[in-house]
Amino acid sequence: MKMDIRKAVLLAAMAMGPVAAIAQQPGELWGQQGDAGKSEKTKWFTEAKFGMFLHWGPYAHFGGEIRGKRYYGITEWIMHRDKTPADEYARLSQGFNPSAFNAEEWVNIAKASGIKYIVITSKHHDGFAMFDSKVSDFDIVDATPFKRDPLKELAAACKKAGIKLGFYYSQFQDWHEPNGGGNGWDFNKDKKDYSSYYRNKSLPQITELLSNYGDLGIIWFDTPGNMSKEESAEFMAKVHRLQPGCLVSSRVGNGLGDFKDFGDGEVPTGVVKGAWEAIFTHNDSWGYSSFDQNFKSPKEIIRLLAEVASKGGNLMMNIGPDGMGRIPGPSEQYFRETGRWLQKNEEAIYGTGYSPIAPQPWGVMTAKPGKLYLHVFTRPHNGRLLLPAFTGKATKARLLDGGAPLKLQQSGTDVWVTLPATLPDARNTVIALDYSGTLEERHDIPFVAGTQYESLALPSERARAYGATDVKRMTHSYYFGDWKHATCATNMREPGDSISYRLRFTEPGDYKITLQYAADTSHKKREGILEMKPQGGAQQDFRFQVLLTGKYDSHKPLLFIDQTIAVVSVKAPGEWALRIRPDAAGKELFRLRQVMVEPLQ
Ligand code: FHN
Repeated sequence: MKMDIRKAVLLAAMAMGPVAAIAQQPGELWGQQGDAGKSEKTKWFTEAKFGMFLHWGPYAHFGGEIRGKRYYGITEWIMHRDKTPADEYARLSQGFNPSAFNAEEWVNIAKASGIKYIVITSKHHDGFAMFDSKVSDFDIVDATPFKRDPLKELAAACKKAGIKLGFYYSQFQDWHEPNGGGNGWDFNKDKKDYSSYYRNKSLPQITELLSNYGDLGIIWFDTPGNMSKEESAEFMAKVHRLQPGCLVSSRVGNGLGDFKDFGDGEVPTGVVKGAWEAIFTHNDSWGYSSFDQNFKSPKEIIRLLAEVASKGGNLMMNIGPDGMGRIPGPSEQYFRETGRWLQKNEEAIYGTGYSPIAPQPWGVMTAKPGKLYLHVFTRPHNGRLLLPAFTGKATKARLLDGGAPLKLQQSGTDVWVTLPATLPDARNTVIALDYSGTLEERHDIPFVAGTQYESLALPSERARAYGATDVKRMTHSYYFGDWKHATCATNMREPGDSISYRLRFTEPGDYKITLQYAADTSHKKREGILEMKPQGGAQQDFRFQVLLTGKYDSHKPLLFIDQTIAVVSVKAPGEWALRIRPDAAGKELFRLRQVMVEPLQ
């Protein structure tokens, strides 16, 4: 039974991409987007930046509890986890009567939150259609006392508000149907005829969705399972034939799609060119959970939105309305608060492109022609913000909120901006920097380290990797399906397998160097060397033994240890090289997530 669930989750994870994919390189181009996402068709999408995902179905009525059992983690999988017989699930779904649903209210919340597009589940893996389908009676109009078609109402409200609407559609998994993917507890998997399922349910329902709800922005396919390339192509062609302007998500499968979706809860490691989206739950579940209160705060949403935009993508964040059709209080409140921030800072998000300059210890950047937006999350202690590798000529700096001008100095490619004594918004204060000339792309530049910040993190995805070192995404969940990702440098087995960083110390001082990693018994007694070398100076080696944190299991929290390895004395500002390697050939050293550089006060 346990293995079965794991397999199912793996199937879902496969929709998101390989469980341990190689980190993106800066400037990677997604799929067939040879035009780097600038096509007319994807233009609205690449400019939109902020979308709202809605997972809503009978599972909202259960809220994480069915047949007297509670299920933590993603609640829209409750039928699968519980192995609820399809007819019993259908019977229990008759209790779903979201009489408090008000499409206009939802859209008002979205509008006030700065949302530009909404994607709602029209049919999730449970097979239940949230619209009036003539193809199957297992839908909200025919199978519940609600009788209304919420997608019709939502389509009308979105049209009125000028918000693009998309429909999520699970094209392969359908636990209600004998030939749909996923349900092996009611139906014999070996006897399934998937192509009959596509012909008789998926494709006809797609036709309904594209014919009866006006112009759609997106059909958001998910979990293609074992679909062939031809089948994925057929789904994509169907959408384009019925609505040529409608975009198709990359989870149509087999490398197809008009834009790329990264894994659930995943932000790519660097800039990605082309049309793409990062998708996140607001708490730890897509569907409504009556006991999950782990909502991301406005600060987390605002910073995530800025980070995703700085890499060139959209953030689509999910809300799970409850069984009555109400948006959970914290979701409404925190989304609206994000909207208030966006009202003042919209120029720095909508229609922006990725940052040409690598992230800095103070925050990230977004860009428009002639303008760079500095999203300041952390104020340097001395109030002097350094923007390095700036190849244009900076002409003006002002706070976006209120427009107050800021003092600006440029020396070569270093630009210094003097910040106010306190940042007007501690979550993210945006500075608009005007410039002339050209900004060259500078993603691989030294990390700025110094005494101006409490600590500097050097993530493994931004290291240079040598030898057989593999920088991999380690995917894991806490409960069930609530995927988290940690990118780690792995496969360092001999001294030539190393990672290195360039550091630019802006102030002299003593700095503590700490490694954050995971290791299990296969790394027992391994030893490594941290090399620290100032430019033109002598190298210092610091030896360490690897400590054990626990076994990697993608269905458990991945534990990391912070191990301090060295204190180095920096005598003068300047560049240093930092390298980590095994001391001798042997087993893998560890899974290194990041290195921390902390000034000793
Ligand atoms: O299995 C689904 C899951 O329930 C949810 O809909 C997410 C959203 O991206 N997609 C699948 C897993 O990746």
